[in-house]
Amino acid sequence: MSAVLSTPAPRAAASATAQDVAGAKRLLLAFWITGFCALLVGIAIGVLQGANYAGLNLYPYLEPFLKTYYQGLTLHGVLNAFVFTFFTISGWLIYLPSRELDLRPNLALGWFTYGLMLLGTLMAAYAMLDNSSSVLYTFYPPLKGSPWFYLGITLVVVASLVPLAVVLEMRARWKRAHPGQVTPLVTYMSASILLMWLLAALGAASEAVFLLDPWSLGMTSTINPLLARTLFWWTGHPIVYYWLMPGYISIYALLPRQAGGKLVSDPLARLAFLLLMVFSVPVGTHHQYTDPGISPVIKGVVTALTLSVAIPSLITAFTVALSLEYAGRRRGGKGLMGWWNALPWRDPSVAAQVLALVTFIFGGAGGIVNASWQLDNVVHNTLWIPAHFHLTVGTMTTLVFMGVSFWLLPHLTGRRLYSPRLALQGVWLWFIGLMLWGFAGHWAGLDGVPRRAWISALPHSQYMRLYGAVHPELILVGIGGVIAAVGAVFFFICFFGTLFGKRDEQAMRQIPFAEAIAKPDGSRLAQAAEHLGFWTVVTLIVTLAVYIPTLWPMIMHPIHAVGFRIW
Ligand code: HAS
Ligand code: CU
Repeated sequence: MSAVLSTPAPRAAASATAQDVAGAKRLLLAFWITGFCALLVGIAIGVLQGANYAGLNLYPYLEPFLKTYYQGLTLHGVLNAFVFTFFTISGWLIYLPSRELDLRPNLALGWFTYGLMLLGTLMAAYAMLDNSSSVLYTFYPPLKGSPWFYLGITLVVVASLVPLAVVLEMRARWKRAHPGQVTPLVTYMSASILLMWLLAALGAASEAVFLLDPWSLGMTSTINPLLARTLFWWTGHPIVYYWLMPGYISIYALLPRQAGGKLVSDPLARLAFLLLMVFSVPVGTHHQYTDPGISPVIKGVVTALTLSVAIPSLITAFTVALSLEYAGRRRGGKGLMGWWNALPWRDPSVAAQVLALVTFIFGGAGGIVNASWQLDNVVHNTLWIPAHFHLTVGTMTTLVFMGVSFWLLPHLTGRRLYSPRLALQGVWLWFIGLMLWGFAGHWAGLDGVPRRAWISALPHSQYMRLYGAVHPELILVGIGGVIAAVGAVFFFICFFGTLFGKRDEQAMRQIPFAEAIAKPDGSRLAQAAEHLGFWTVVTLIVTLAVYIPTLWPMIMHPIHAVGFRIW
């Protein structure tokens, strides 16, 4: 008897214990809360930007904290686009695979990622708050910020690569225990995002390590702005898929179940992720169609490649629409569009994600316009571009993650969602606000309103005359911003209300992993997609084929510019 008691049945070596799960939950919670706190500050400053377009200068009221419009714009961009995304995505991409595979993630590496990212964020925040680095989120040289800013950003980027090791290690452990099987979908998606990001990050990492860091530390006296910009966009384009694809994980692998249905095709989802990986890294110079020093042949090739990157999103549009239709019909929806009304619209998590998809139809269509070299000349550097990215990253990342929070926070904390009604209202306000902002911003862009303009620097009427016309749409941009901000207030009440809310064990429901109708077993597509190492090498080759001829002349005939500080 005692022998039996002292030798408990061996636990399957691989599976996670309750303690492992609790540890993984704590890690994700830390990432999620930190990311959303950054978003809270970023959105608050966004209201100032919206008001600025409407001709209202609120900056003097914030004088002790914010000295200039450009300081505010830098904080808004860095906090929303980098800090919010990097934290939430890093936690999300470690946690979901660990639960899907039922394995313990390497928590030490997870916390190392968190600590390094936090350190980098604090360094960059210090440099932005003391107004030494109001260089905007694109930090184009020869505008020159302080070393704290560039070193901080370098640390954040380096930290964001560590989760790749965590996910690949779990995948390898799982594959050893399941020889011959394809990787489960969410883990496959997480690994492909992080591999894509590894190649993508090479550009900004080289820009930081070889150009910006030594220059800001005084080790070099001049900088090559064209080379720096090109390396920035090497990363700056695929970063948008680093923001988008974690949202797609929820849209493909969780939303169908939340909506009451199934994912129609698992292999098609893998194909979309694979194509996003291969096509997104080589096309960064589509942000530089108007830059001199890049050959028209390269710009033409990049146009074609960029248009190809829309294909996986079109695959997504049809696969996800069909999955939602399936869910709606299962819920009793009849006729051509009855399924749409039958979706669980009262569930704030579902509503957030479906509404994000609706906005992305317009954000994506705008992207296709931007991708076309000639059309981009009309909209480049106008308000069209911020309108495009508020309808993409502001929805497919931010709104999707807001929606995810409504089940994730109860799942992580065992506390009930604070006021699902307020959450739903917040979702709709964010959607309506951003749609208004987006439409008005695209319109203003077509009228020639520049994207980064401190309108209040000139009297409003004078500014309007400067750009040839009165732009009523700028008022709509301001109103859209305020509506979205009210939605954000509702969201954050629910967010913090849940964190400090009532305990409810029922709330700790399982992650809604969806079942697929077309499964990966026996699918040749899924088998081919499984070779992630091979596809990473293919992506690297395509990327180098585009970038070697792009960068070579810039390195051979360098421009030497001294730094400027104009704020
Ligand atoms: Fe972009 C500029 C091209 C997607 C973000 N983009 C930006 C900038 C940002 C950004 C931040 O080629 C500004 C950077 C700066 O500061 O200068 N973009 C594209 C293209 C796509 C695209 C071709 N962008 C994104 C995504 C982003 C993002 C995603 C963030 C997450 N973008 C450009 C270009 C520029 C640019 C140029 C430079 C412009 C310039 O002049 O500076 C594509 O990936 C878009 C493909 C998407 C679709 C939409 C598919 C629709 C779906 C929804 C389906 C709906 C359903 C609901 C299922 C084709 C998936 C059911 C509904 C029913 C009604 C049934
Ligand atoms: Cu791009």
